[in-house]
Amino acid sequence: MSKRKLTKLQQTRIKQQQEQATVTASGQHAIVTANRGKTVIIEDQAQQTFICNIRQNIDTLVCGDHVIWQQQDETTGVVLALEPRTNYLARPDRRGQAKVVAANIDQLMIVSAVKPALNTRLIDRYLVAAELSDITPLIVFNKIDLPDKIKMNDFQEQLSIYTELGYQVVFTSAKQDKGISDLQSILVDKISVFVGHSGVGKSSIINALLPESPAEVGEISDSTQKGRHTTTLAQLYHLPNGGNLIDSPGIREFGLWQVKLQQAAEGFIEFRPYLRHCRFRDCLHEEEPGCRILEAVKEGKITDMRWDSYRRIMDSLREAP
Ligand SMILES: Nc1nc2c(ncn2[C@@H]2O[C@H](COP(=O)(O)OP(=O)(O)O)[C@@H](O)[C@H]2O)c(=O)[nH]1
Ligand SMILES: [Mg+2]
Ligand SMILES: [Zn+2]
Repeated sequence: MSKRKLTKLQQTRIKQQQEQATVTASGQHAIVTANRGKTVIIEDQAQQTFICNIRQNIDTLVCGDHVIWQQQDETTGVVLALEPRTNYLARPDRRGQAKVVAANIDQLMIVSAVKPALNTRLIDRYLVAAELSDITPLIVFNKIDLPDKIKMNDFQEQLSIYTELGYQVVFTSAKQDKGISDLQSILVDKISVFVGHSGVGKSSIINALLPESPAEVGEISDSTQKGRHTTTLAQLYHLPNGGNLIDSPGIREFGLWQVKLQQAAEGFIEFRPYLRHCRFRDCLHEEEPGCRILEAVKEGKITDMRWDSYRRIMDSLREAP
């Protein structure tokens, strides 16, 4: 096709694509380890860090973002392009708009504990959030130094529902340094994020994993300080035995958000084989006739506990503005 036949818009697009290709070819790959507002800290493949300005055409950059950049001097550079994100975590900002806080995450470490009481509904909410975001979830059960043997058996039984679903459950005591080495090997070669209710021991676990100890133990409930935490900056940390953590108080309280009613069931992995076999195409699997999920619950193929969680999540999604 001759150039004359292209519209102005097409020509502009081609020019942009060519420019992008040049940028990608000439630049180097790096990962964003912190966002400092107008600048970002990036780390190149030799694990050297640089402070970078950001080309104007690039949207917000977050921890975990893969970028193309060019070095300027020994400590600075410029980010030229953002590579596509495989996934991301977002939180609502003050106006309720989605604010991406971290990207390209491999594992969501869902922390629960003996105290505050084991909350399987909250675990289910995090599992749904992880599944819908394409992030592998794991469950960490902390403070195993507290219960006696009988109580511990009871916890193990309650949590076996997750192992049966195929989720890994790690038992830890940050206090007695139990299970921390198990965590270390799980975290190797991955980018992970720790989430969970305030007080379960996230900061304590992170401190046990990281020698430079970034997290304050026993800090005031993250959830009561939401406004302040939206401004808390995330950081990517290297673990001494390999692997990376992205952490900030705001991220630790990441929750189920912006999920459509029709999507929620997809977040329950054991529902998946039955989805799309219901009588009604827009079935929400709550009380509709001919619902395959409800049948599976009756047949005992889906547990009452998980289905109950599903119903509660649906209720909460309806209440959300
Ligand atoms: N007994 C016991 N207490 C713990 C353990 N991990 C954390 N804690 C305590 O639980 C409280 C909350 O811990 P923190 O790490 O701040 O929890 P976060 O809010 O999830 O970050 C603190 O008083 C910790 O000392 C543990 O494994 N066993
Ligand atoms: Mg904390
Ligand atoms: Zn259904």
